[in-house]
Amino acid sequence: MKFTVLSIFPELFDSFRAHGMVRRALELRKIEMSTVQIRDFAEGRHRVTDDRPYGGGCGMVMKPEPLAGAIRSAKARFPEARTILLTPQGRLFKQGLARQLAAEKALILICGRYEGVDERVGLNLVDDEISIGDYVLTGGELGAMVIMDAVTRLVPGVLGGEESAQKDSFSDHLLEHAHYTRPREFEGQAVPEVLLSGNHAEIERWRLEASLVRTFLKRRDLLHKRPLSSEETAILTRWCREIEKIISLNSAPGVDSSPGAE
Ligand code: 4GX
Repeated sequence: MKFTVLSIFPELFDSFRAHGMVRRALELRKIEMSTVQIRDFAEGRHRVTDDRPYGGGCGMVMKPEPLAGAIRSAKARFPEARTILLTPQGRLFKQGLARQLAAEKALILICGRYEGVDERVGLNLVDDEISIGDYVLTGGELGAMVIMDAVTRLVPGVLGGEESAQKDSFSDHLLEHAHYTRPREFEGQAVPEVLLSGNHAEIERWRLEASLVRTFLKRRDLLHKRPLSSEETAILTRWCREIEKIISLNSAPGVDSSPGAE
């Protein structure tokens, strides 16, 4: 995967490149990451990249010529690249899109600043508009890092990329189970016994159950979108039976047991 980031603050990516799995992926040559200084494509002694908006109003707009110059230069270097503009108006970045992007040969990530970029840049030079979430950033750089980070860990060969990508796909729409490491007891809290048992089938069953229950408690919306395996159906049915048992045994006649009643 070849990433190219267009920004007026390329230095922001220096520490991103220098740490963790991204650094390892770079060292293993599973990814490449280059930056283009948009200012280098600006004219004049001051290399201005922004200007006042036609029609008036506060804030500035990114001038089209430097940005178009930077995009064309990146496209010339990576003709096969998908060109992405970071903007709150784009489609929401999710794991499924990360997986699609990981299948590309190259990505050009365009980071705007100010109130936005001149509308005429988008039409011919941008393939895709992506938002990393419904909030307003001061620039697209953090969005570009989010995308590169999520995509990098899916690239085959990066920390067993194929394997963990497959696992992610399997566990899509399911939260991770709890994790534990040494010591066996921490501040009076023990590690669940089953995890020390060495019984791998039982450990896998516990993990699936822990994931399902956690997803039900924290992100019920995810379960609504998700087909259930027969094993998962069995787990949820057992919980359901258990809850029904508690209700039927402990609900006194005349006591309001509807949801929300104290
Ligand atoms: N997910 N921003 C981009 C300037 C801008 C506006 C419009 C192009 C078109 C954001 C987000 C985000 C703030 C980055 C505005 N550039 N990017 N910037 N949310 O909020 O990606």
